[in-house]
Amino acid sequence: NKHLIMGQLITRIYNLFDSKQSHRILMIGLDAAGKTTMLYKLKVGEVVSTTPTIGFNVETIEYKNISFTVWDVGGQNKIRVLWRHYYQNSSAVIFVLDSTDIERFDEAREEIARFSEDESLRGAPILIMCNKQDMKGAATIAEVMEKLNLNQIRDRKWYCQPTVATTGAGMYEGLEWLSQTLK
Ligand code: G3D
Ligand code: MG
Repeated sequence: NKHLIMGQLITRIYNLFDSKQSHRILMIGLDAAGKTTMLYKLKVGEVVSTTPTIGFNVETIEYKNISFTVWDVGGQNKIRVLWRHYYQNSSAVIFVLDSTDIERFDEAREEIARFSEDESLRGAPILIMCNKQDMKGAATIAEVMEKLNLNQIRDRKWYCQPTVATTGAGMYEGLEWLSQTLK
């Protein structure tokens, strides 16, 4: 049964992370990429949604020693300075990509580059979830790697994982890579 399988998946994901260490994991991506859907798949505690005064929505879940902090990036230049408050001390970045939204791959690439330049995320590994792989027209991993210039990333570890957030497919494998990389 699907719920049982999902429950086991969630437990396995959290067990991947060494319980002695705490991790703040940043999950970002353009709007509609599938971040909130993924967050709900990871839900064990409450998903807490807050809107800072200037107006962008931040979702977080905390479970045991791990927290996931999620928001939409792209567009709205004036609030970028506020993002920093949320991403300081993050151990890793999960970038969720809508693999069918090829028109915005350039924007996604620019966002990854911008986060990579930030001092406070120096060396933080990036897991790219190439989401919506169930949809017709989804770019393959090879196409994403090429269009997002991922081979240019040399100052940190990165990994591309095909996913379907609505079923959770691929999420475990991606997070397994991340936990191994953080060890
Ligand atoms: P966001 O939080 O990154 O903005 P959401 O994105 O998680 O809100 O997802 C945006 C829409 O894409 C949602 O549809 C969601 O169900 C859908 N979606 C997310 N991941 C996948 C996927 O892997 N495959 C498919 N087919 N759809 C996905 P709605 O209709 O609710 O807006
Ligand atoms: Mg969302």
